[in-house]
Amino acid sequence: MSELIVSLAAIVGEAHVLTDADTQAPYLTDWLGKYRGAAAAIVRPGSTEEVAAVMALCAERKVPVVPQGGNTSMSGGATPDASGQAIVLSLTRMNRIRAIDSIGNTMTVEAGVVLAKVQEAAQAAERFFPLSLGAEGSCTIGGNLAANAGGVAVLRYGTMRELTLGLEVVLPDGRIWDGLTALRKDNTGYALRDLFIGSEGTLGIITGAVLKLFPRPTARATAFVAIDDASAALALLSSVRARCGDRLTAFEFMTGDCLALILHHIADARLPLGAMPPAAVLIELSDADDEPALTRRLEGALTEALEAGGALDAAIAQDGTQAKAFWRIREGVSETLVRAGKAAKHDVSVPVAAMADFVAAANAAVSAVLPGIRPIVFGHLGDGNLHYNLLPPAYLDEDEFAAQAPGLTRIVHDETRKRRGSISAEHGIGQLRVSEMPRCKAPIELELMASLKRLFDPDGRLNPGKLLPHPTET
Ligand code: FAD
Ligand code: 2HG
Ligand code: ZN
Repeated sequence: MSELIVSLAAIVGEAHVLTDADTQAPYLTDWLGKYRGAAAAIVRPGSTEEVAAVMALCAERKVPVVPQGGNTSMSGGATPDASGQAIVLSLTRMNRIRAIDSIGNTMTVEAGVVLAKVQEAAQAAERFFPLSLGAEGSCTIGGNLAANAGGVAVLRYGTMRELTLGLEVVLPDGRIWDGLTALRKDNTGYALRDLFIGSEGTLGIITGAVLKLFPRPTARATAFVAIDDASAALALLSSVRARCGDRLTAFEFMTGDCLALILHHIADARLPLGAMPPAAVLIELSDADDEPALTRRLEGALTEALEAGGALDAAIAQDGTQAKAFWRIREGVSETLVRAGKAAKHDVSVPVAAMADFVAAANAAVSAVLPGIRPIVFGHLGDGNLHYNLLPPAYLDEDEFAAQAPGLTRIVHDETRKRRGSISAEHGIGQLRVSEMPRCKAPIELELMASLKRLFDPDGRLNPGKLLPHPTET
């Protein structure tokens, strides 16, 4: 056993330093199966003090550290490189809910608490925590914060940044910043909290957070609506919003090709419409109103759209079971894409009004380069965020397509940039998009980010190779 391993075991206990290949394996590859790394050890601290001691030790020995939560990153953000030099710092043992304040409407949690547990604890306290995404059964609050996760309720409640009041962070040198305040107003200088949120584990280890809680919605109305295309989806978004205001909680778009693929790969997914549409949206309203009133409101909006020709067909869920079945279709997309083969994944945002134009232009541009390519487009249309996935044409195998992926990504990102969009709306840069940063971020932004990185992490040991390009590439 190396001296490093012995010292780590002295801090967290021998049982929580994993060194053999089998126990390490799940920590060394990502959810998509795209990356595989190596590590000196997987280290599983049980408290903030243990995290601080591990970080101080790693600073002294110049050991790189890759923070990891639920390991559901869509950008290879939590997978170490292949050198085996780094430790993976897994926060999943830090899974305590420290406090719920039902007057201030906050919940204080450790970073390793799984998102679904936070939702359940909020519900048990007759409150609501709105972050909701397909990986909620395994992703953690620390990962949600480090990635500034979005999901399906951003339209109404915002991203993780907007759902957070305070943070506790261990710095790369082992010092602890206790920023666990529950204040809604605090104008005492730079917003350190917001710097750590979305920093993808490159500036510090998030160990705790104070989250905002909301009144629990008592009514929901859910519809699955057939439409022509993204342009029709935008018109529908506008009319539903005009009628329903901020009761509109989710507005999720899927193309017909995306739907067909889901129905092919997900055995329990059923289309709630008479025929396969060219595209569809899943709409959810929520409110503290009574449910029949909310359903009537949604029916009114959809009747108007059907009469005006903006919607082709619509199904409104009659109960919670049906609503769940509608969501099963939407939530099956990522799983579907993994089964369908290795997609070239993009997570772009553009101004909402430019989305239809973006889809048309990107489809035309990638098809010109690779005829027969299959764009599988879906996402949080109400937020201007599309998951623009590309599957290979029938005549290319997986490796041939992988060789083409960087060129296709440049095309998709160029169409995004033309519309002043972003190359990552919610999944982060990780290692998947890091080579695109010098092309897609302004030099002044890269320079400021590199300065901040040097300030917090002068040795560049925290999650190396993620988010920021190597200094020589900028
Ligand atoms: P990990 O994957 O473990 O890590 C993510 C990043 O955070 C890495 O850079 C890691 O180093 C860093 N990190 C983790 N914990 C800490 C910590 N305590 N301190 C500092 N850094 C840390 N994302 C969305 O935004 N919206 C979606 O709708 C969505 N849907 C998804 C659906 C599926 C099926 C899957 C598999 C993923 C989805 N994701 C989505 C992506 C992913 O779930 C989120 O990014 C999630 O927030 C990651 O949480 P995690 O705990 O798994 O983090
Ligand atoms: C979603 O919105 C997730 O379902 C995953 O962000 C998207 O798999 C993807 O590309
Ligand atoms: Zn998403």
